[in-house]
Amino acid sequence: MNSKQLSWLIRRHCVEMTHRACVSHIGSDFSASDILATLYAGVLRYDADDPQWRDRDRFLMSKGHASAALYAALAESGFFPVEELMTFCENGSRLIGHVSSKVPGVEFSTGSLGHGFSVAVGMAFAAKKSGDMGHKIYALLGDGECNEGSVWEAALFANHFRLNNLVAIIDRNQMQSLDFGENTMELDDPEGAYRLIDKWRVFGWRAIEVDGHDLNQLKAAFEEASENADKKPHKPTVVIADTIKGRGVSYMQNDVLWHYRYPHQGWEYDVAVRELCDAIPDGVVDPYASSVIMREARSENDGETADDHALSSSWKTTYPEQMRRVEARPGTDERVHAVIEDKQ
Ligand SMILES: Cc1ncc(C[n+]2csc(CCOP(=O)(O)OP(=O)(O)O)c2C)c(N)n1
Ligand SMILES: [Mg+2]
Repeated sequence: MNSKQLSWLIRRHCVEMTHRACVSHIGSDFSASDILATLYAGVLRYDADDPQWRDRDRFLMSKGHASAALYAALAESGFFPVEELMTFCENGSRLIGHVSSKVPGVEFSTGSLGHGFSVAVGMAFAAKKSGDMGHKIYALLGDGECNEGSVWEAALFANHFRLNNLVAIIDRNQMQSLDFGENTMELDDPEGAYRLIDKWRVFGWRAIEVDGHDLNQLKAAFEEASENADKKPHKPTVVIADTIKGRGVSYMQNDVLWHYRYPHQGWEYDVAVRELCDAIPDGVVDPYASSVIMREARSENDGETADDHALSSSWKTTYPEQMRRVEARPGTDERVHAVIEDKQ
């Protein structure tokens, strides 16, 4: 399976999993889907029949709330049956709401932000110290997660010990759980003097920035990270992946509502499925029967929008004013990013 097919399947499973279980984080899942698909369809070395294979690359999902996306990637990569995804968050299921190490292919339980990355750094240190350089350690962090102090201690440590077997990926969707990241804890300079990528560089890392939804750019970034490993002086590499929270379903994109809301029965679910199915890649069959779609897609003036779909702007009235359109970089979609609150 190629990464385009896998990324579609991850998103499709996430709609079904969060919808059926009535649980959150679909925006975070969609943000990371293309990153996970690139990793599992051609970058990571693993043996799904032998998840503990000694020479496997280690992947740590430090933003452990996006568990549905990781579980979907693992199931589609053969670690456990795809049908098991339908038990997501049911009583007794091993597929619990934050990433669980009981699931084949998962190295470490995550969900408490800042922990997974520290463990990844420890693993890289242990491997390097014992001369076990036949595998790499990858960790995927959220940008809001970079508010955690432990992230920066681990980043210092990784540079100090020249951990060239370590690759961090930042899912830079500019959003946290309840607001834009820049309104929660600033990472970029409002005047543009420095950005998050510069912070990583002055912490000693090699840094690459890509469109986190462009599968070719992501693949190339991971290849560059591998080449970096041989360069002197030895350094860890960070890939800053510019992403859009909720990417893949139009009404979820860039709306912080979809950090916690799941696609409800009715037009939310129907439109999500319809939009994904309109973009199904060649060679992929929708694993869910179309009969599960109970209702037609939303019409323009569906009153249900007001009844049941509280857009973020209704509970945080300043929200729309905090958004502005930024210039799209060549070859990318136009994107909406945060404007920093006036802190004068
Ligand atoms: C230590 C810790 N504090 C708070 C939370 C609650 N929490 C869950 S997700 C989240 C926002 C994460 O934002 P980000 O890292 O940017 O992830 P993404 O935007 O990809 O969802 C927060 C604060 C947590 N899981 N762990
Ligand atoms: Mg984020």
